[in-house]
Amino acid sequence: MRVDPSILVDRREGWVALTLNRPDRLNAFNTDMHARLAEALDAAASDESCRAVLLTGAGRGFCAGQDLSDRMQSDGPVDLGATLEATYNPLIRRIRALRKPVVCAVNGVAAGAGANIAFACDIVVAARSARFIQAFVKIGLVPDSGGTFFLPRLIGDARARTLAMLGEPVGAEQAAAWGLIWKAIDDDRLRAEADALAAHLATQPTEGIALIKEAFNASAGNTLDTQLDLERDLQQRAGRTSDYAEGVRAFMEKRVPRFTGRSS
Ligand code: LHQ
Repeated sequence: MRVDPSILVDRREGWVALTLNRPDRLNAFNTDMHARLAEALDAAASDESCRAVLLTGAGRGFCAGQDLSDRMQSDGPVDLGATLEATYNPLIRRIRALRKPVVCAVNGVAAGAGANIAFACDIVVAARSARFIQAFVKIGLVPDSGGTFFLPRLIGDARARTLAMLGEPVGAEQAAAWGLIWKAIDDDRLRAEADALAAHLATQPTEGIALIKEAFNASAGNTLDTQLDLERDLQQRAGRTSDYAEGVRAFMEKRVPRFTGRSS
């Protein structure tokens, strides 16, 4: 019997689309899917010709978090901390550390870790019919995969705490209005718009975007003074790239810049 891979990898011109592919389980994660996604993200990181990543889901859902049927097969009490340490935490760190923009196209329900994986991405767009659910409380768990980090920073403590404690769904439009995601898009336009976004990012100054990402990643834990120092250092590096020179030249010559994305 042929088994479909749990992650579909579609290489495009300058970017790659990664699709969570367990649609009968709303793309809930099992060990195999974690391993394949880690492999695909590492391949994107080391491939110089890949300048943006798109993450989405197959079928009607984006991701329902951990595959709970996997957990039921276990004999005794499971060590969920060990599961996080081995799989979800490295995934969130991989996405944040990737020196390329990660676009997330949330095509349907995003629940539990599935929602928080989306929030770890750089630009999140969602189908108007999509919902985000901090489902953890419904099974006695704590939001993980960065949920307690991203949520209060994106939407404030009051909304974050309430979502975590009630596990109520938030629709895509509400999520956009709250600043949880970039925008809600009509369902039938989602993939085309997300593809266009990734294709656009693939033509942009990739190293500059990596430095922007570094600055925002550090911002949450820094004082203004530390962040000003960091901006100085990152700008120094950005100013040494050929894309900066090209950007200024193109501006002066009133033409579209041709960025290489390289770090020198
Ligand atoms: C699923 C799942 C699922 C298996 C839908 N597993 N089959 C990290 C560390 C270690 C362990 C613990 O977890 C974590 C992080 C986490 O992510 S914890 C949170 C885990 N996720 C959830 O609690 C969400 C569970 N799912 C749901 O509440 C619903 O399915 C949602 C609200 C996502 C969607 O509801 P519906 O649209 O009504 O779809 P459905 O419930 O009918 O699901 C469709 C199928 O997918 C169904 O299978 P079936 O054979 O009946 O068609 C579900 O059993 C299956 N499925 N989520 N997480």
